[in-house]
Amino acid sequence: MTRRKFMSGAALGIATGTLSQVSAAESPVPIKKGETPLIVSTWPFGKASNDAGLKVLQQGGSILDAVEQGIWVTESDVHNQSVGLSGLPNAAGVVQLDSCIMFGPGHKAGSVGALEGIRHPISAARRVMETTPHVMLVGEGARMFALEQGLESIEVDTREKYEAWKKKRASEKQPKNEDKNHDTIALLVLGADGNLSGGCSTSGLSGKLPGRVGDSPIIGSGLYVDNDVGAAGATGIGENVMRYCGSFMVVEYMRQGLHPQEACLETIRRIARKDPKRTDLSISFVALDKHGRYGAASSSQGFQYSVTTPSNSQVLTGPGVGKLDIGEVGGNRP
Ligand code: SD4
Repeated sequence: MTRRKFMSGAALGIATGTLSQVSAAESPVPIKKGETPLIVSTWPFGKASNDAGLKVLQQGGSILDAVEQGIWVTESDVHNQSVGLSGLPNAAGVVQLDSCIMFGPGHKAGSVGALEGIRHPISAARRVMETTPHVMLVGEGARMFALEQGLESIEVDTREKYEAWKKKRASEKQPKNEDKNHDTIALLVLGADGNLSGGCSTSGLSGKLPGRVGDSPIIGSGLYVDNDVGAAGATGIGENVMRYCGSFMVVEYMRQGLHPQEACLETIRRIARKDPKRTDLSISFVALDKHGRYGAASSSQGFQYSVTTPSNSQVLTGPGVGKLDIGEVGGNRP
């Protein structure tokens, strides 16, 4: 085991500091293709990752470097309890991380699931993509691979968070499987050359069963990139995304000509029409297309996402699907 460290959660690394102002929903403004790079990510905390990714591009780095190093910022954020090793542990008190990365040219992908003790799962995913013939590694195999690759390993002391979770769970009349504390970074980059890349990283649902893997590392669910069309990423309850290949669906709607925002909305509507939970899905998508148009949508109101170009970095609010018109599904056979 190389470069092992024992650190408390508080000693993990960079804090991202105060988030920027949150602006109300605005009509997304398209940029001209190839004019400037564009970075879109989930949640207000994505802004710090976007800014770091943009810096990488401005210093001559590739769109893959921008994805990887942008996501490093959120993975290292000690205040973030849903991404990286500061994330909340599973039902056995262990933090298990999921991550994936895609590179548009060549339609390349790499992914890791249920990875323990590795500081930057996004880097492990990138190494899987770039140095193996495989797409996905999980569990101990993924961990051994990451260590062999020289990625930094950290043992996290989760006792405090685990005890707090157990206490909370014990106090609940009906234990919930779906804790609210779960956010993921999905970060999408359109390079000035028109190529696309994206990444996704999460510690998943807190209190999840050991070995549970969510949508985030699943290509087509938590992330999808098609260099001819666009890219999409997801956040929310993975089980409600991965049963529908959510990010793939968003990209396919964009292929049919929908604006990224409408593609995100239509995906959620389509899932909600079929799913017994209807709009009570707790899922959100971000998307951008090859032309520099972008957008987001959520099953509920108030989903915030971050959008960054060289001239502006801001937090926007995507629309919620609102009340679903079930009539849209059609009628019943008489
Ligand atoms: C998961 N989709 O593991 C992730 C968690 C998440 O907002 O995105 N929460 O299900």
